[in-house]
Amino acid sequence: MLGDYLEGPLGNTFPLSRRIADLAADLDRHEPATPEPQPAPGHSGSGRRHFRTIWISDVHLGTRGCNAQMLIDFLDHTDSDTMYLVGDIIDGWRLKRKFYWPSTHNDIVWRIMKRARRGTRVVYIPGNHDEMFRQFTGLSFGGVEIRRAAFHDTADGRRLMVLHGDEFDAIMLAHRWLAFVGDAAYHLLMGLNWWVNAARQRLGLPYWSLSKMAKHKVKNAVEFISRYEEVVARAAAERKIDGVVCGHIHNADHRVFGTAENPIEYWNDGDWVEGCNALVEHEDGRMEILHWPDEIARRHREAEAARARPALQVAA
Ligand SMILES: [Mn+2]
Repeated sequence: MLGDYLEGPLGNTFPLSRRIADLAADLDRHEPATPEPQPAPGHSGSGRRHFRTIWISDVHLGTRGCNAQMLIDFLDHTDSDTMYLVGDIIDGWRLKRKFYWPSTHNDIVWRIMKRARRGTRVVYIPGNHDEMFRQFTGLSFGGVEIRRAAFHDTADGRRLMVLHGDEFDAIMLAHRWLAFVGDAAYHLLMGLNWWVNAARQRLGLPYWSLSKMAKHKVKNAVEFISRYEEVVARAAAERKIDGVVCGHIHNADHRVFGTAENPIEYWNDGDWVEGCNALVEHEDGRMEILHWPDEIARRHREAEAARARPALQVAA
């Protein structure tokens, strides 16, 4: 059934609809190419870090830029009651031009569907690059709810609007020429970023974001981002809510607008092309932007320390 639904919007130009439909039809029959890690012996539970809520966006599956390994690692080490996929998860624009779908990208779809199956409430809010899914708003596929936008109530009682964020592009019209020039340059840079990091990986060096550095050096881009954040926050204020969670501009950030009595929060959950960020809500409502390469480095340090500890005790 899912296949029939997807056949239309995704078209016959690429066979993605079948693959996703196959996965959804029988999740258990498909083993991911990258197996899920088993919890260490002697440990109870899944060994995953649990959050109340997780937001991720701008994964751009179907492109080389997608940092699939990093995201698989994230999905294998975290868990949550609710997970929001805040758009541009699959890059339909690029896929229509050139079909690119390695097994790691399939593994991500598998893991997300498996999460829904295991009891996480998964809400998918399509973005502009996966706008073909917007027509399924209100429907649910394999336990994944598709929404145009959502309202999220935090544990400490704040109400946040969750949306991809391309809705504000029209308001940003004055800056459109910049967005256009930016897109071409950005794509070029992303290609370069991939090669640089492939080389760095071979040399055993950690992940490094080329375009992130470049973006912060370009004054216009910085102005664009700051103006975007203001526009989004103003929209939240007009709706009398406490803030917005969005993605779209690939820039993880937290800013507070409004007044001291009436703060409006802007949260951007970043992307999995260069930044590799997720936004999480802890059990008490506290929110935090995670930079996953840092979390991996920390995990390795802790494992290192745990290995060293017994030896120290013997010495004492
Ligand atoms: Mn977008």
